[in-house]
Amino acid sequence: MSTLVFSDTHFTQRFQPRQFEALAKLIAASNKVIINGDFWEGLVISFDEFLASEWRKLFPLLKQKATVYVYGNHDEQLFSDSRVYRFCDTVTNEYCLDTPTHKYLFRHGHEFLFPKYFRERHQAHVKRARSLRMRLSNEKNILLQNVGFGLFGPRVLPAVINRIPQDVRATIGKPDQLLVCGHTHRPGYMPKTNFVDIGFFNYGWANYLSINDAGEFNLVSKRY
Ligand SMILES: [Mn+2]
Repeated sequence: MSTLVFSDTHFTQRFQPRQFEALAKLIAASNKVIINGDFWEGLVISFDEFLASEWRKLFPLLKQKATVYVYGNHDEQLFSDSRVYRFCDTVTNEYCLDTPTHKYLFRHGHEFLFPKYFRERHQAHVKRARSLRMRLSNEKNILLQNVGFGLFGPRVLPAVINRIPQDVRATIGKPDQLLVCGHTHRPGYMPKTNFVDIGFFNYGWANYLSINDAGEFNLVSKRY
């Protein structure tokens, strides 16, 4: 049995049956689930809309696995309320998991990944959440990512976006913790900074982390 960690599903009202099936199958086969942020697309739909969407069919499955939900930036805390417990048992901005082989620290990563300029630009986006402009911009993003990842796979983005400067990394968690994030949509394991980026579970690609009983991880990247 294993722990499944995924992020960046960015669910909207547009239900994707293949994405649903792939995820449901993995959740059913795991005994614990950690959602590492950007679970639903709060810049485009409201939490009420998300709860009423077809994605709610995942909720009973997630509840069976006592799911841990780590907030992201597209589904930040202020966008939702205590109804998050319909799909998770624990909700947090960061989650620690100590195993015999690794001490894990799960964070979505938006506070420190990408250069500061992009992070500040994103804050301006959040203020326009669910505006028509935001919805159109998201439609464009979905289209671009569908084409880009569909043709070239999740490693089309340059590895440089997973780079965390050592001085910044030193401020995140404890030195012996393996940091696990999502956010950049670029999966990869960076041993030098003790950092794993899971990537996204979307656009036809199942990128996720599977952690076994010994605490060893496997970073999986395959089409669904
Ligand atoms: Mn994000």
